[in-house]
Amino acid sequence: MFRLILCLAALTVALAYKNPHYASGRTAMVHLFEWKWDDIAAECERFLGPRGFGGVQVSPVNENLEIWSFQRPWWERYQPISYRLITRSGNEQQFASMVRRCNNVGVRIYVDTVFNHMTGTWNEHTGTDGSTANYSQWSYPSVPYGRNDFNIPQCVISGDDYYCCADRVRNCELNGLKDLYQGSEYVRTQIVNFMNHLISLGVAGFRIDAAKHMWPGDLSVIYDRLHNLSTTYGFPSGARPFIYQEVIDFGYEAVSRDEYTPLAAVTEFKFGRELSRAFNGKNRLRWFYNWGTSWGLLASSDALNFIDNHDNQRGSGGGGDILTYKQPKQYKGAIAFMLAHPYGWPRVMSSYAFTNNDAGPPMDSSGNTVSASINPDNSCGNGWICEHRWSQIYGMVAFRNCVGNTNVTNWWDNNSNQIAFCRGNQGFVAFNNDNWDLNQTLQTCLPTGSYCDIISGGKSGNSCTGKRINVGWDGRASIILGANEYDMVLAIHAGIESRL
Ligand code: LAG
Ligand code: CA
Repeated sequence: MFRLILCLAALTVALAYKNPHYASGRTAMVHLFEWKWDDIAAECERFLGPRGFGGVQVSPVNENLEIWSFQRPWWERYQPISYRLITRSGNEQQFASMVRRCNNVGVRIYVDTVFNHMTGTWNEHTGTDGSTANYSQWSYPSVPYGRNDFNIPQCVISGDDYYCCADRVRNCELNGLKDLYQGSEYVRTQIVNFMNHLISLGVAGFRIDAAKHMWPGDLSVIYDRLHNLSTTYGFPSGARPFIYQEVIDFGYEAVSRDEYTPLAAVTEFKFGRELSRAFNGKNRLRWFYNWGTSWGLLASSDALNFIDNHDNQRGSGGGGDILTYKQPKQYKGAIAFMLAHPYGWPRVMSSYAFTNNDAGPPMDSSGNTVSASINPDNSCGNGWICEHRWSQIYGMVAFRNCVGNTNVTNWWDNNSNQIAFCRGNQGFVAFNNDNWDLNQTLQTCLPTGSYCDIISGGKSGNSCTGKRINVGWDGRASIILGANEYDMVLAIHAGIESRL
């Protein structure tokens, strides 16, 4: 009996970190990669809040090395130089104001947190708040950190290490980045103070960058020292931060994602790889009838799932074959499937346009980030893609909010790449990734009535700007998705955005 109680206690602790604490009725987050805090605050108020987004993952918030020799690449933000909240995205006051304004409209903030390492060794020595580093001394005076706060001896992770040697993956340097020793009480305290400061400003949780490169035992100590989420910002009392740990695991490596799920949620990289393959025509959609753990995916409640992220959309970090905004029709298909299907805690990527993988966000000649402009049709300008503003994508976020935790039912397929399914009696979705038309009468499971397809258009007053679907007394409707249509998806649901 005592043992049972202990097990239940351990389980409760892990579950505590797996809840994003979304405001009621919200189910998906967006990664506003490299956005500025003032712009995110405005985006929460004018778009994300009203459209039903649950949260925003923001780029790293603490001071990083400025790397001019690569013209201020995006990846300089993965080279921390102190824990002061000053970056190209803004200062502490702007960050705090953003968190408050987003929480006020029901949108949570999750911080990409980098504490496996500090900087690499560069000719540049200065950070975004003027802090300096002395690499040969492992010296970061603004924290301060010195030689004893890093792993000794110094070694660099090789490709082979990933397959043989978990200790080297965790104790050696990732890409030559100075590797912090999280076993140290002093180092843990700096990290915990930094994260608790963010919690006091109202954030709802953290992405743990490079979690694979840290010992689960050390992470567990750090997580358990974090404060509860702030009730001042509307979180229930006793709420633990949502934590999703970045562990790239396709199987067969020395470090496994299963070492991290007892602690908190984990990024599920197989999710986007398999869906990208299928929507790219390298697998059939029909096989997705049992999508989930049968495919070797993490348990749904453990998974932070996505199609692309900031690394693999550039071909690194488990990249290759990953769909991005650059293949819009297939990409919107994969995102629609992710949002239509009940699996996991989905995250939508929102990018700026790039051809050079190193290129930082749109910026002026002084290196200041240039804000996204908003066009009359709701799309973005100034070099920003804003996938989250594509109507097919935010429309499917509303679909997901509407169908809630209903199951997939009435799966239909043509043995190939035409599929359809219901979400309870709340939503119906169809896909056509074959090169011939889909033209079928299908069970939609929806109440009798008329609905606007939210992909080809939407509802405008009492009519549809795109397809109109008439659901009969028996729940069935004629569904047409031409192979050459602009999109390969059709979606209707019981919410106000779709039901006439
Ligand atoms: C991550 N997750 O575990 C981030 O998602 C990923 O974006 C980070 O790599 C990485 N871990 C370290 O936080 C990125 C770039 C790297 C870049 C690194 C540090 O993908 O290319 O390395 O951030 O800025 C760069 C140079 C390397 C150099 C290194 C150290 O590209 O050539 O060795 O800096 O100076
Ligand atoms: Ca490490």
